[in-house]
Amino acid sequence: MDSKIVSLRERFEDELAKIESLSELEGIRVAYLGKKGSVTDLLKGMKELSHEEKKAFGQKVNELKSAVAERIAERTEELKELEIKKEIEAMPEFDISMPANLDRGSYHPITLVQRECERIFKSMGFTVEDYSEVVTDYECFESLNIPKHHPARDMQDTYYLENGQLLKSQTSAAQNAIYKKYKDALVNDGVPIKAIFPGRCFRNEATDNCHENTFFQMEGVMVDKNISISNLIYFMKTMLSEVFQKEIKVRLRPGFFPFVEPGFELDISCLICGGEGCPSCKHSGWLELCPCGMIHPEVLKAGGIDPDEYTGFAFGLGLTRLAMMKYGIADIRDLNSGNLKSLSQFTDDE
Ligand code: FA5
Repeated sequence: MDSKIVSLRERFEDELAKIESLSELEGIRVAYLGKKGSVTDLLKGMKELSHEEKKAFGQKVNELKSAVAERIAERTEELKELEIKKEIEAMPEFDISMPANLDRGSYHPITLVQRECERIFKSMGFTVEDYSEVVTDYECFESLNIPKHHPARDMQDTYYLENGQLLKSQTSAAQNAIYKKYKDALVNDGVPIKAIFPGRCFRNEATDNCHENTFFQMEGVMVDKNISISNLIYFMKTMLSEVFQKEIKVRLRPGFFPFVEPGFELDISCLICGGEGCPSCKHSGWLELCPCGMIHPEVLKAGGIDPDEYTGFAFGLGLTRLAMMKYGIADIRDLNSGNLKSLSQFTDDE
């Protein structure tokens, strides 16, 4: 009986050596290990054996079974690798001397404007912070001096998750975390907080030429001793003249936001109609671009900063509207349209 095991093993190895594909391998697996396979057949001849012989022979058949299964698994891996190699060899070679595809993609206008603003503020010593899109009620409202049921919330209805979190309606939602992150360096080492944080915002509102339900803002804050409105105006002016590279008409008027005192609306003369009035500026000739103000003492306190010692300014630049003005895009909805033809016309040279 033992010789049967030895010769079966030899036959198996001979056949295995000739196998060249996974489907052939499956055939050999069934032929040896299947219900009617050769290894299983060996057990049928055990009837004539004594109890002791059956035990010893059964053990040897089981060892053969494991060895055959192991060899099939090894060969499967080898053949898989071989097939991948064949596929790679069959691929066409790349010609690196070919000219670039002229239909290549381009950066989105908002990305371009965001990067430009980041470059400008970095050169003035600001850090660029990243912040999540899903935030808590505390981050988006309460830490900003907007308690529950405050009427200021009506202006910023947004999308809520079942766990009470929400999609941030303003980049101001990151202010509290930024103050907490840098307050020790401010107090212990006298390092001013100078940070910008661009991000996507969401609001549940009707859309028109200058309103989207998903748009980008870029928040900026600066906190130190003796920061005043003059600092705020200086940074706003520098940023706008750098972005547009030309004289831009702006106006500053009082604006109410519970997290600044005093607060301002910074409007830009509409560059679509030259200030005459059009749908992009709701026929007013002006576009609200960058509300700003001096950070409210309660907001500093919530961030762990003593408002009797430190003051600061904050602004919330409408990045999407800035892209509209910079690239002469009359309808804000084009920017979220995903229409490559309309988007690439603003960025061909990038
Ligand atoms: C705010 O969101 C305040 N967080 C801004 C701020 C920051 C004030 C720091 C003071 C200090 P407001 O809701 O006005 O404010 O939005 C700011 C800017 O975002 C607007 O001027 C506008 O440019 C842009 N914006 C607001 N809503 C939309 C919208 N639906 N679609 C496109 N842009 C919008």
